[in-house]
Amino acid sequence: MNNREIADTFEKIADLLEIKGEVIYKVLAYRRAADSLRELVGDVTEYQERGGFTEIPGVGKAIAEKIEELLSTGKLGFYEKLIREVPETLTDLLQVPDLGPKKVGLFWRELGVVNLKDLEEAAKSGKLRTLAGMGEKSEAKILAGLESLARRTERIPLALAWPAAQEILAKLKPVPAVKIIEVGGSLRRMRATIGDIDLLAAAEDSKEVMRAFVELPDVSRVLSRGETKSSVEFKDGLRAQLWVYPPQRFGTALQYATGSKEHNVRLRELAQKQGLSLSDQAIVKPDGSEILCAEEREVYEILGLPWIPPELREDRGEVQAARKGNLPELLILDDIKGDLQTHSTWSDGKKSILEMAEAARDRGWEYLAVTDHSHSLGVAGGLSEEELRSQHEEIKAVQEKLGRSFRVLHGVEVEIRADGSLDYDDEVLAEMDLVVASLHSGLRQPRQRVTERMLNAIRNPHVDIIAHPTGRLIPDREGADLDMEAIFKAAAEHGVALEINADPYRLDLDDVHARRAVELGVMLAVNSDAHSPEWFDLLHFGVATARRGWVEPQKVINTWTVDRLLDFLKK
Ligand code: DGT
Ligand code: CA
Ligand code: ZN
Repeated sequence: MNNREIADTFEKIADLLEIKGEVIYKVLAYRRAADSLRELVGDVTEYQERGGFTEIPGVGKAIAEKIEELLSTGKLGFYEKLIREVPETLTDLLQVPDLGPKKVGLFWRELGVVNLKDLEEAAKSGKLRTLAGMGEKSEAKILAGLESLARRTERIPLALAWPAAQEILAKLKPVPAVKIIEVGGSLRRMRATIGDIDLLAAAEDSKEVMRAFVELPDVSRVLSRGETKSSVEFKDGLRAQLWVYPPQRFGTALQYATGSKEHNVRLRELAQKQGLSLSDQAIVKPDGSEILCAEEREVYEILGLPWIPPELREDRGEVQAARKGNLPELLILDDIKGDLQTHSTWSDGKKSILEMAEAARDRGWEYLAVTDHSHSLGVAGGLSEEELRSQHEEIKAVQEKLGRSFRVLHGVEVEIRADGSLDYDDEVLAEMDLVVASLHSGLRQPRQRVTERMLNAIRNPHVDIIAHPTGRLIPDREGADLDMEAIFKAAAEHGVALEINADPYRLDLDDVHARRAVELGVMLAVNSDAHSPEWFDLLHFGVATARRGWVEPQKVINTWTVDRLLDFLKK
């Protein structure tokens, strides 16, 4: 068992105890231990040699014994006894938005609800509303929550779909008959989650391509197989379909299959106004003759439009903007001049400051901000004020080593505490080149409270960037219930940039928020949150999210030169 698995067991115990109605301090003890283990630097077994598990923050004698038992037997007697008393499936109910352990416990005791299906039945038959503290409204809310949960679990994070598609492309590109192969659908539009992977190939003869596709490794089922379209399911449940078109029709086909449906509807309307009909095969003139488009650009051209980047194709005004010649000049990866949220071995990063800075420089960047965690994230190796000061010495040394052409900024990712205060005194923050503030706990606080907390951080004169503002994790954790309008207004007013965190499990701000933020005058930063240099490679996911939000490079502070950036940070 590794850190994560032990942490998950303790988290589950905490949930079950809370559902059971156990005293809160016991519940919290398990939660604390779980958090601690999850963020632990190094393997839990290392503590066995060094002074024992009670050295781990938040782990007392009783929990230390349970870690011992889990490591030596892979099982835990206490847990097995608990799940004979409180059905394990009850924790699934906690996934339903706005449903907490107290209510879950109530439904279980009063109605015998033990799983999601029971819950749905109870809600649909109007039984929930009869319970103490429940009503029609709260019952409807649970039904809505169940629907949103179902929607969420069906879709696959971009984080998994994107590399899977790259692998498929790499296998199919060498097939001799394949002239071109590209992804289409929501993946080409770089949505945060993907229903299925759509692939488009240009080939004179489709047979060989289709064979290679259905025989891809890890295909568990062939869902359909045809001359122009086949579809498969992989062992992990991911589905992909491949369309094959003759090269001279590839442009219309790619355009059609990229979608979105809504964008395509707009385009077809536009075509009809010109007496044309648009399909995946061709553009057909009133006399029935076909115009073939080998390239996608031609489809837009014939309709009198500039080519529209796939990330914009959501029918959010892009066709109208294209007609008026008002499409945004979207951010590209090459615009980025440095990363403003990164971690080193000083907290929970995997590489030294020097290694991180050299890797950043080798990518052609001009600067890098080192922003390790602050001390209340003790579990992620957060720094004390003294440690922060000694880190400054190391930054200076690294700067000297690298010379003047690359700049290492001394930043910090400071925790916004549950009461809205920050983890360091203002004097300490004032000494930093860059202050990134973020929430890691208390995300489920009520709207007003969590919003006030965030506003407090934004109003602090030393805070420069709010990292991963909502705290969402794709696909399982919804972000905090923040009043985003209020946050955007405050960020604009106080000159605080909001982050688009490029980690594909975060993508936070999302596209819609990013667009609204810029509309309200907020500056953005697209950061990787790298804990090692390979994470810099994730930056393109953040750039894609910005593009989906219509973001232009001048709105992103880490496209600026170091002088302009420092100027912004000073204010
Ligand atoms: P997904 O897979 O749920 O993340 O979303 P998409 O956008 O990839 O949609 P999907 O896989 O159902 O279909 C792929 C593309 O095919 C879609 O983006 C546009 C096109 N398409 C599918 N059905 C229709 C349709 O009924 N009308 C039009 N115009 N296009 C369609
Ligand atoms: Ca799709
Ligand atoms: Zn971290």
